Amino acid sequence: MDKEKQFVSAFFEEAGAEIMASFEEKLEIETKSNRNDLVTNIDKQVETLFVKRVLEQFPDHRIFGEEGMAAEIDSLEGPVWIVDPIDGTLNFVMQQKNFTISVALYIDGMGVYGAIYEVEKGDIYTCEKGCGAYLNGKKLTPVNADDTLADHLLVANLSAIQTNERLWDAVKASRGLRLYGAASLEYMYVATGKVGAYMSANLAPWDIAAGKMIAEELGCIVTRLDGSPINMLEQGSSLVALPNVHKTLLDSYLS
Ligand code: 2AM
Ligand code: CA
Repeated sequence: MDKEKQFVSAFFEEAGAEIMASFEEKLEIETKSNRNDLVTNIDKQVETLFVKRVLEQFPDHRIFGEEGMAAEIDSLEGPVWIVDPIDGTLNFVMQQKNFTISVALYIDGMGVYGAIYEVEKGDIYTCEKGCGAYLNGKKLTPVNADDTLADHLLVANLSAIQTNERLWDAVKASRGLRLYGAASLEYMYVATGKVGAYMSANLAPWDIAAGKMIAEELGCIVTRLDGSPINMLEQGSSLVALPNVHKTLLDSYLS
């Protein structure tokens, strides 16, 4: 995995510099599915750069990305890179913080390497499956499996609460509600034990491909909101939580 790790590190450096430089320029912004679902010229530029760099170094690998800059794919057979060039585009546009680049390498549907770069902060989360997860090169400790809902903050999209109204009671049973607007970052807050769970009603594979791998490596449980496993080719709901919190949410608030 050394070549892949070096590749991602070099890509983050190159793409991060382009993103930071874009803060000085006027963004070209288009809407996609709705007025809050945005894409900018920088999202497209970063994904185009990623596709170019992968094809230079791994010509037999395929790419599955949010902005469709690579060929369409309908299976995860063989090596597939899943990329979100900017996760949290609305934050990128409105706040220039709380956004990431998220990349993961899946082989035959199984995550083998994942990395998330919180560009504005300079934080890089990485994980090679089975070898632990790291923040800026420092090994992260696994989450505490015994922590309860009452011990932790919760992160939930309003759409997740609207479609599961009993989650209001889960929020009351927790230490409070937070919302950051970038799924990959919200996954990392659970993975590093800063919050007990993150719930969203509808995320795409590229929003969670790296986050799921890293969170699971640190002992978190990741499923759909109904407790079913996630198919990495499909959009859908997402629940990532510390083990005990996951059980409590499913047993008492989501069933
Ligand atoms: P994005 O910034 O890459 O679009 C915001 O709550 C989180 O949900 C972000 O990670 C955002 O990813 C993701 N998301 C997924 N589908 C979305 C949609 N249709 N509109 C806005 N955000 C979406
Ligand atoms: Ca995106």
